[in-house]
Amino acid sequence: MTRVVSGIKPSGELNIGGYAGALHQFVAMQDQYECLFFVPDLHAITVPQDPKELFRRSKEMAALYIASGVDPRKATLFIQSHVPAHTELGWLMETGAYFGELSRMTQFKEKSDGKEGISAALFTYPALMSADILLYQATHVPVGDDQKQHLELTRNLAERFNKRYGKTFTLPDPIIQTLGSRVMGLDDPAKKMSKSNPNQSSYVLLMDSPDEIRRKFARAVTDSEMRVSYDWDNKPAVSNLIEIYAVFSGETTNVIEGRYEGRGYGEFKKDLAEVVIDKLIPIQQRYREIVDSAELIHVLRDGALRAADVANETLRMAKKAMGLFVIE
Ligand code: AQP
Repeated sequence: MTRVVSGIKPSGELNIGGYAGALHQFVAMQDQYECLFFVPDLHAITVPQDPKELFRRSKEMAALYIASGVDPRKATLFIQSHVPAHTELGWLMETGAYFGELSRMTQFKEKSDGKEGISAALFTYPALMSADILLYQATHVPVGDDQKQHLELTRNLAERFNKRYGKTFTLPDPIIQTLGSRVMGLDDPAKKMSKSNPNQSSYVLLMDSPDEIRRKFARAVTDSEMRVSYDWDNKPAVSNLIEIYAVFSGETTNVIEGRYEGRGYGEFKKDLAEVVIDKLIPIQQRYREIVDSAELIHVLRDGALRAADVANETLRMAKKAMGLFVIE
């Protein structure tokens, strides 16, 4: 059996990078595998969050999952903090994680670089992430480029735990997708499109209006040539746009290159905006229907109960294996 676990942090508004690298994949995977998708609100608070915003965004992120096609009848959908086993196993996993290996995490280095008041939680975040995965005995985890290192650490922590205390956790394998695994900023193809980037022109949000989407793509950086060709080494900005086009249209990068041969960037960017708008409009409509509905609350309650059933059993096994005083 293939069981998949994944989530997108409610640390900002969802953009097309998170859609391409995660949400879009969730929808495809729910028909093939047993899936658990969650909103990792506990990960969002590893950096300061405005409480009102966090509350709003967690709910909105869950609504966007559903609006994008995650079907609660096929996949289990829940908010991380609704299943307390995550924090509990997170602590247990921290006890087996070494300071040295956590210090080597690229994401920690990037997110802490030059900052003051870095939380201990930002440092130990990968241990909580390992708990998110191991609690459900996930066999596979879809990972964007930047999460590969964390998944490798999860495997190491699980292996170490199993060796020390007896076989308790399944070691998860990555599902590495090719297209859309690293969508770059529209302003700078050297930087990942990121929710917390203060420059609003660097991303297209799932909830942006058609005019905003047209404006942002029109402004997206390209290069001094006029050739629409897919070549990451020499033409990263254009390749990034081609890849977005491919994810949103379902076409291959070859087909797209062929269509725009000799036609220049202006037309390509205009069409790209329309392809993205066509995909996002129905998502936005469905989102508005459910974001404040009782249906959403019902789905999340039910999802948390279903997830907790599996999670609590694993947690109990882990505690017992470690010699904690578990009363049967
Ligand atoms: N630009 C991206 N391209 C492809 N995949 C992406 N993902 C995020 N951005 C891109 C993938 O989405 C999943 C969930 O990511 P996350 O939001 O939990 O964490 P993140 O990668 O840290 O996202 P951001 O946007 O950069 O958020 P902040 O700025 O708050 O840290 C992951 O699988 C990720 O790869």
